[in-house]
Amino acid sequence: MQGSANLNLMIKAARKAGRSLVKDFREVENLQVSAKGPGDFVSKADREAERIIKEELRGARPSYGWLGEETGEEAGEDPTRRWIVDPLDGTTNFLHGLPHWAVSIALEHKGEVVAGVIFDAAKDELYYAEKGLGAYMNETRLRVSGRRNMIEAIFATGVPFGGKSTLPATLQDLARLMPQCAGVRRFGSAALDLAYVAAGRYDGYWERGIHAWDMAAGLILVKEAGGFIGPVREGREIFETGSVIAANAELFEPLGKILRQPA
Ligand code: LIP
Repeated sequence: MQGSANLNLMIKAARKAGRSLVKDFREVENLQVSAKGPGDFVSKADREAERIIKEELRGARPSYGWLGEETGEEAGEDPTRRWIVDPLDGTTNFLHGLPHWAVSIALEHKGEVVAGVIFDAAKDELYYAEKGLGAYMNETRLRVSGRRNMIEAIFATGVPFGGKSTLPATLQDLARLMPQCAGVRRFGSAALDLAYVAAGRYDGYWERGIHAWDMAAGLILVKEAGGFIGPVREGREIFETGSVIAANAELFEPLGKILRQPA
């Protein structure tokens, strides 16, 4: 795909941050056995990845705004455009030496995500999409799955940890959905969950209580791969509620119906 200059810039930044994280990940694997553990080291790796991305993106487009997991929000001279960045999505996996984490970079224009890049550096899988141009993984065009029956479908979600208020609702979702489908996976990276829906590996995904930077790039990947996205609570904005449902066209409604049943 012949992407825009902005998309190429995002890919360059994601690859550069990914290289830095891969180096740090090797060290994290060694630190698992140390008494102190890799906690501080991982925080530093995360911040360094955001620094690299910010330097690339803001250096090239100084007028764009910024929303990053590590450094928060910064307004730009151009109020219509902002980068939405999670330098390391799947931090808990990274911390435990599990090779399932990614760099996630999105570009928003007038409130709509118009380009997204997710780089799974440990597996060398680069996902990218741009409005109207389709979604890709490395050189391969992505399409959502064609499954139509809930009972054959595999869904992904994130189960909140550390006493988050969305835990009871998520457990209820699981109790309702699991008897009606072929399985639910919880791999620990919202960005990759969405990329996997775009790639047809999962038939759908939902999660409650996540942030714009966890999902922004993944949302355009799913849309450009022919999937549907929406909030768990109808009539609200995805970013505003921090809840999202993504699935192929056939399973989007049935999945939403199950998740939206009153308590
Ligand atoms: C994490 C997600 C994970 C989700 C967590 C968290 P982080 O992002 O991707 O799937 O369940 O709530 O938001 O903190 O690793 O960037």
